[in-house]
Amino acid sequence: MSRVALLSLLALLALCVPAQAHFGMVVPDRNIVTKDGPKAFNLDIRFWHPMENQGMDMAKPKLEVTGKGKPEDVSASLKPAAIDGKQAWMANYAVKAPGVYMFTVTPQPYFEPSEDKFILHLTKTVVSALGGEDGWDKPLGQKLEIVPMVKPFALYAGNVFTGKVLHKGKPLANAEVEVEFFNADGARKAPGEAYVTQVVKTDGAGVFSYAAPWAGWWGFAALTDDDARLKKDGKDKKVELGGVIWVYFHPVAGK
Ligand SMILES: [Cu+2]
Repeated sequence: MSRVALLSLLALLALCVPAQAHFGMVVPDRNIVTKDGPKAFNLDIRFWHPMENQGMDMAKPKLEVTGKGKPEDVSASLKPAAIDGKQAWMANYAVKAPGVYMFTVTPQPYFEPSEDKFILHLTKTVVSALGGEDGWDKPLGQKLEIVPMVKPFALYAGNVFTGKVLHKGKPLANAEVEVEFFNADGARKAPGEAYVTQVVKTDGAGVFSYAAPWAGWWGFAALTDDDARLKKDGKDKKVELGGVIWVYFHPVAGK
């Protein structure tokens, strides 16, 4: 093989393989803050292939938290982190009052050359603090959003997670929802490529369900084509809009 051919082959391999699913990620140290435990925790923020545990560089996103009332912009708390040579982000947050805290990450649009489109994943997670349990079922008003229909901080491994996908506030029927495990230590191996990203679809009311086979953090990414276009080198490009939620499934203790 000529050197030029080899170099172009290597360049091709370096692109994201289209079969890999991209996920916006926001994963806290813990999804429940207790009276006796630490009140501060870290949020791990990435643009990633969670099951394969590798990913893309992420430009600085916007990080907001909604406790009681309006969302508060806490982007100033973002610190850059290098994970596997990729640009990621970390934030520390300390709760001061009981409540349900929803963290949302709004990234800058990411251009994916192998798919010739932008990807924009509006990503969130839910933390229950100091006994606060009200409001986890409220939409935040993201353009594309998964609203939990089960209490998202009280799930065991094996339980079913049910969510409703809202696009501009209306149920999104027949949409694909990609599901991946955050394989942070690489201990889980997919038995085949098809298993890396599982897919469920929403019904006519925008509702989907998924039973997690083992404990840990699982990401659900509802996908649709955005009506907006973004420019790349002067040309209009499509935008894949994702509404992503990260949910923890607790290990089941033996008896
Ligand atoms: Cu990628």
